[in-house]
Amino acid sequence: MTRIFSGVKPTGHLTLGNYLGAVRGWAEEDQYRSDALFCVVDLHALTVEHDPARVRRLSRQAATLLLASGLDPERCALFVQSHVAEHTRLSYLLECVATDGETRRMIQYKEKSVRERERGGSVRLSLLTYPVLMAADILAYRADEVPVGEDQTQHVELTRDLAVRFNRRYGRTFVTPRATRPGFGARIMDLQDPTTKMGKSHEGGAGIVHLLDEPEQIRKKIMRAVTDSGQEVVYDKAARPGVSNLLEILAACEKGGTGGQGANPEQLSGAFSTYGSLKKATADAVVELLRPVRERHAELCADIPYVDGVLGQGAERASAMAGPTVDRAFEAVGLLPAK
Ligand code: AQP
Repeated sequence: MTRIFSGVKPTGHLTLGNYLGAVRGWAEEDQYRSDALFCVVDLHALTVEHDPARVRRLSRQAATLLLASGLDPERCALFVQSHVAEHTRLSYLLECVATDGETRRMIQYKEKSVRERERGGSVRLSLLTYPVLMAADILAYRADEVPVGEDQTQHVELTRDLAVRFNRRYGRTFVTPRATRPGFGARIMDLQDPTTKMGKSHEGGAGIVHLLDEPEQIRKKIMRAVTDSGQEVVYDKAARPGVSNLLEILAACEKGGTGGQGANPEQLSGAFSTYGSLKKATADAVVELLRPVRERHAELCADIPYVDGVLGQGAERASAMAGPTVDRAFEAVGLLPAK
């Protein structure tokens, strides 16, 4: 059976981008067709300036939102990265296989290190090594597929390179995984600046739809989205990024999951004669898409022991799955097994 691994980072409140690009596909498809593991990758949140109490709060919130989005603990393992020691154990071995040039080339590293310096901070070494920890997250489970949004494709490519190199040097230990992406919604853009990704850690907020936004907030953000100077509703990402982003969001909402049969953004563009009507239809679609998630989240918040129990069981399952592979990797590189 195909094995799938993916995760979310508790660096902010989950966004519509996270949902359409990744989480929805995990809940509606991936957990039904595979042996699936989903993780709140909290260690990745420590790679930039952070507030410890906030990371803890956001970690539980992310796990609760994943359950509210439809992840079923009977079908998949849901856990927190720092609860499973195999991730950091393997990460060090992979650091001994990766080169600093490889991680310096990562686009997220380049973008985030610039952001950290602009804020007057220094760049943490973990920001540079974070893609190697992500490779360990995936390789420890011998995952075949990694369903992610477009921004993570480069990291999965690095993971593949490290798996191939490790196997060649030390003997076959890891599966070479591949990234999978949704048809639409793999890169949702900020509503106020449609040339940048809708990112959960970006400041401001007017261009970001959060999963827990109230319907009125969602409508306001979408109705105020920056559009382009033309009048016609056309799908052209380069020339009309604002309108194209709205069409992409609407198409992703109507698609009914990654394998659904809804209209594509280009086809949808023909149905609208004004930007206003497109914005209204998009706002309605997003409000309806997120309504059940918000409602289920509120119910789960009343039962935090249940959420923590799911995470505890998920970590036990994950650890049992990763342990033998990580032990094999330790032995393969020449470390003396502990008795
Ligand atoms: N805007 C987006 N459109 C589509 N997919 C997206 N993803 C993130 N942003 C978008 C996908 O969501 C999954 C979880 O993301 P993550 O928690 O690993 O964080 P990230 O990829 O670094 O992006 P964020 O949410 O914007 O966080 P920050 O601001 O901290 O960098 C991934 O599969 C991701 O591709």
